[in-house]
Amino acid sequence: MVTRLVLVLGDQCAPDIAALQEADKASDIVVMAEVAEEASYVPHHVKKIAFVFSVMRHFAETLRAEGWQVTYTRLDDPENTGSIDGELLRYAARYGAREVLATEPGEFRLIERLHDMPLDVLIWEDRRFLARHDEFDTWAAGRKQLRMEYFYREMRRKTGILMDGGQPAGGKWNFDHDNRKPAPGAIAYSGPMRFDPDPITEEVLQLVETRFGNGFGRLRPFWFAVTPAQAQAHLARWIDKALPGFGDYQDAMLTGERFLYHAVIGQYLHAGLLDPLAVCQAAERAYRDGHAPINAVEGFIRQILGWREFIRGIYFHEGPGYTARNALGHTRKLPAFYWDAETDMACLRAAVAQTRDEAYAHHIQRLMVTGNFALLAGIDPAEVHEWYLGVYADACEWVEAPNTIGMSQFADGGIVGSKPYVSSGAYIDRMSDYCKSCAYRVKEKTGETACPYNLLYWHFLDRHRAMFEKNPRMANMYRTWDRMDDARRAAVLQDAERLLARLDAGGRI
Ligand code: FAD
Ligand code: DLZ
Ligand code: SF4
Repeated sequence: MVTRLVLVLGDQCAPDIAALQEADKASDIVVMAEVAEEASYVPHHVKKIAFVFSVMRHFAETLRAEGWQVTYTRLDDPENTGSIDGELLRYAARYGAREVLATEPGEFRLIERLHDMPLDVLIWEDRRFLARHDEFDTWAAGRKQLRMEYFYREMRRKTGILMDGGQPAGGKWNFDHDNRKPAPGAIAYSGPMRFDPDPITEEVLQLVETRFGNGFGRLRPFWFAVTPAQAQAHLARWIDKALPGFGDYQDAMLTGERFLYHAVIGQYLHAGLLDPLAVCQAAERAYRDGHAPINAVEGFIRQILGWREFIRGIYFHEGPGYTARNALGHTRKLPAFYWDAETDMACLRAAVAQTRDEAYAHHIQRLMVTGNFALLAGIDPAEVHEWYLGVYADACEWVEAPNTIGMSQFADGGIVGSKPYVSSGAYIDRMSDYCKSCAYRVKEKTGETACPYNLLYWHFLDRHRAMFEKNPRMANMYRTWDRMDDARRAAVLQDAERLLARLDAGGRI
C-alpha cells in the first residue's frame, strides 16, 4: 500500500478533522510538528505557544491510542527543519510518500505554502465550521452590504438552533437590546476553570521558558484546558454558573475582573477541543430547561453561529490581500505601551496588563479600549493586526484579521462594519469603572489632563471628514462637532496634535 502523509496543524486537533476522515489508519502517517516558523512569524504570547504545543502533544497521544501512526516533531528535535513544509518534505523522503492529505489551514500564508510544495497536496475544506465557503459566497453574491445579522438568521434556520417551528425562539432573532448593561458592582462568577499542568504540559512549559523566555506575556500560572475533556468540564461549569449573566454584562468592563461572565472558549473552539455546534446545543438546552434567560442564550449563540461563522466567511471571501488594507491611510507606529502597559491611561493599562498575564481580553476591551485607541491615533493597521494576532491565545488569522482590519480599524473601508467603532472616553466611563482611577479626567475635553480618547475622537472625525460626513450613522457626531465654537474646536485639535507628537516621540501618555 502507498503511504501518504496526513498533516494535522496545531489548530486542527479535532478527532473528526477532514484530513483524518479522508485518511487510512492502516497505511497513512499523521505528521504533527512544532516548528519555529509557526511559533515566531508574529510575536506570539508565551501562553499561546505553550497552549498550542500542549494541545498538539496530548492530541498526538490520543491518535496513537486510537491506532494511528503519528510522527511528532518536537521543537527541540535536532532534525527539525523549522517549518511545516520542511517537515512534510523530510517525512516524505523518509517514508517514500508523494501525497499529503491536509485540512485547509486558517491562514492564506500557509495555504499558499502547501500549494507551492513539490508534493501532491490534497486540501479539504475544514468541516468544523457550519457554513461552507460556497454557502457563504452564494449568500454574499449580489448583496451591496454584508451584514452579520442576516447571515446569522440563515445559520439559525440551517441548524435549527433556537428555532420553534420556523420561528425564532422567544419571538425575536436578536435580543441585543437587552445586553448593554454597564458594569455591575460585583460579579457572581469566579472566572474560567483552571487546570494544573500535567507532566506533558509541564515539559512544554519548560521548553517555552527556554526557547521563548524573552517573548511577550506571562507563562505561569498556566491554567488553560489542553484536552477535550478539560475544555468540556470548563464549558459545563460556565453554562451552569455564568451563562445566565452573560447577556446583561457582555459589554461591561471592571478593574480586577478580567473575565466577567465571558466564556473564554475561543482558543478551545479553534484548536479543536470544543465543537461549535455542540457548544450552541448545550447553551440552547440551558434555555429550554429554564436555567438561563433568552437574552443570555441568544446573545451567546449569536457570537458563535453568527459572528464566528460570518467573520470566517469574510476572511475567505475577501482573499489574501485583506490583511494589507489601509482604507484610512494610517501610518503611525504602534506605541510601546501595547507591549509593556506603561501608560497613565487606566483603561489601556488594565487591558494590556491582562493581555500580558492571561493572553485574554474580552471583546469590548479589544474593540473599545485597545482597538479604539489605535484607530483614533491613526496607527498602521498592519502593526495593529500583527499585535492582535500575536497576543491572544484565541488568535488565528481567519478570525483575528476581519475583527482587527475590518471591525476594529475600518481598514477594509466598511466591509465588516458600516461605520468605524470610535468613541470618546464617555463610552468607556459608562461601561467600566476604569476612569475612577485614571490620571486623566474623562469629563475634560481639552487641556493637559483631558482624557486622550476625548481629544483624539474629534481629531479622528475632523481628519476623516471627507470619508465619513455623508455616513448617516455619523451625522450626529459631525453635528455636535460643528456646533462647537471655533476657538474650542481649535483648542481640541491643538491638544490632540500635541498628544500625538508626544506619542511619536515615545513620551509617556
Ligand atoms: P465570548 O464573549 O464568551 O463569546 C463566545 C465565543 O463567540 C468566542 O469564544 C468566539 O468564538 C465567538 N465570538 C464572539 N465574538 C466574535 C467575533 N467578533 N468574531 C468571531 N467570533 C466571535 N476572536 C477570536 O476568536 N480570535 C481573535 O484573534 C480575535 N481577535 C479580535 C480582535 C479584535 C480587534 C476584536 C475587536 C475582536 C477579536 N475577536 C477575536 C473577537 C472576540 O473579541 C473574541 O472572540 C472574544 O473576546 C473571545 O472571548 P470569549 O471566548 O470569552 O468570548
Ligand atoms: C499558532 C501555532 C503555533 C504557535 N505553533 C504551531 C506549530 O508549531 N505547529 C503547528 O502545526 N501549528 C502551530 N500553530 C498553529 C498554526 O500557526 C496555524 O495552523 C496557522 O496559522 C493557520 O491557522
Ligand atoms: Fe481611559 Fe480616558 Fe477613562 Fe482614563 S479617563 S480610563 S484614558 S477613558
